Amino acid sequence: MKICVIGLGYIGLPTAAMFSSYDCEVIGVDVKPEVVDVLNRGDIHIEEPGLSEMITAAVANKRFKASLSPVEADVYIIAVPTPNKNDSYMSCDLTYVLDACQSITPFLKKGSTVIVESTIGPRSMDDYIKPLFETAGFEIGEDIYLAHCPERVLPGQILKELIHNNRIIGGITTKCTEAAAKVYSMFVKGEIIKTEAKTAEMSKCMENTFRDVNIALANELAKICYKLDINVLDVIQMANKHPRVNIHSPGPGVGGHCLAVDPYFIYEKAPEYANIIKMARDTNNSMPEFVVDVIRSAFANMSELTIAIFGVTYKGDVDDMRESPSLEIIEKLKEEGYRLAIHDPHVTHEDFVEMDEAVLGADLILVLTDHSEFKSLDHSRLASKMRTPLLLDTKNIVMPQPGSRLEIINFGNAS
Ligand code: SAJ
Repeated sequence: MKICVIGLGYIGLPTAAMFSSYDCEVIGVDVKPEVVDVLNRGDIHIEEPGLSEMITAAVANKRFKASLSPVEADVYIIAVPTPNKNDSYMSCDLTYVLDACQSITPFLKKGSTVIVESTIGPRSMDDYIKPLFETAGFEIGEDIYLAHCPERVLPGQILKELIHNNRIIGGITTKCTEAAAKVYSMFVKGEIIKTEAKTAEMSKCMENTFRDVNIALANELAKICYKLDINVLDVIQMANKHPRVNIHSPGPGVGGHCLAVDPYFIYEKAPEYANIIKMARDTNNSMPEFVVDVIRSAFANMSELTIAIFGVTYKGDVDDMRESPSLEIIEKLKEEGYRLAIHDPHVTHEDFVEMDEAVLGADLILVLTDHSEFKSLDHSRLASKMRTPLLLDTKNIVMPQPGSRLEIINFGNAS
């Protein structure tokens, strides 16, 4: 089977690699020439466990090739970004998806299958994507098969989850659903759930919204407990001993290109009903300010403060900084006039420094990301380099080390 994957980012590239390893001939398309060059050399431009080896092998055995433009294929998979628009609803910007659809229309033939994996707002397939192909002269379900099969994989575990997660297949017609299901049945070991496009769209958006709302509840609780001088982490641990309670983890905010983006896709379609969804977004968006408040009150008597930022990516053990709350916290701390030294072992950036340089003379280590490296720090060594040996752990991953001078505070004991 010949497969053309449009968009070689965090989802498109692992998907392309997976199909290559199942003996398909895969052409990956990306608009960035530098990405195409790196991939055709057998290297990768993103961090994801196991992916580099797969691409190296696929390029070597000629199962994968990257290109700047689409080619004729049996199946097209669209995995391009769907950002928020800059409007008052932060609605779903389909520009890249529609451009990708347009770019493949000259290559479509009778029996081609087109699958949109990008997360899109409910009814996008029916209202925008299906009409685009109809206008180009195709009868959907007869000439070509069109389906929305949302990706649901967790960065850091993508290759495992691609195989083992259940997969929702939402076709425009039953024949479309069947055609798309056949494509994924090649490697998916989870259940293949067949439905219509609009149900698939809403399910995907709601999965991420569910998580966002639950995290917002944990973040709200963290603020309330901070005000009342109650240890929120103890409260969560205790409440979660109830068999039907699972309070999520509070943190510096919700980042990434999924949870911080997709809930708005539901909100824009029915703002008069989506109250909890919007409030959850607002609560999670307020966490960077809360982190700065905690620092302000911890150092109320000190004006000249040097802070070592540990972690800029939106979550641990990835190199992705999209929508990361760390970026907003850094901006706010700069506005406060604090001196910052930024360290992230997963990101190469001209303004970032190594760990030892970051902590030299610092008054605070601010942990914003749950990278593995931060779970096994040498506290005594860090403390010996700092002016004030204090660490604020917003992810609750740093355990105190007996005998070390480094004092650890977190959302549980900061007030
Ligand atoms: N976070 C918290 N507290 C928690 C859990 C997470 O603050 O208890 C934060 C993280 O630090 C991060 C953000 O939430 O900033 C999102 O991280 P995540 O690990 O929850 O999710 P993503 O964005 O990496 O991946 C999500 C997944 N969706 C769900 O778990 C419902 C994944 O399965 C989706 O495929 C992905 O979104 C996507 O692409 O839509």
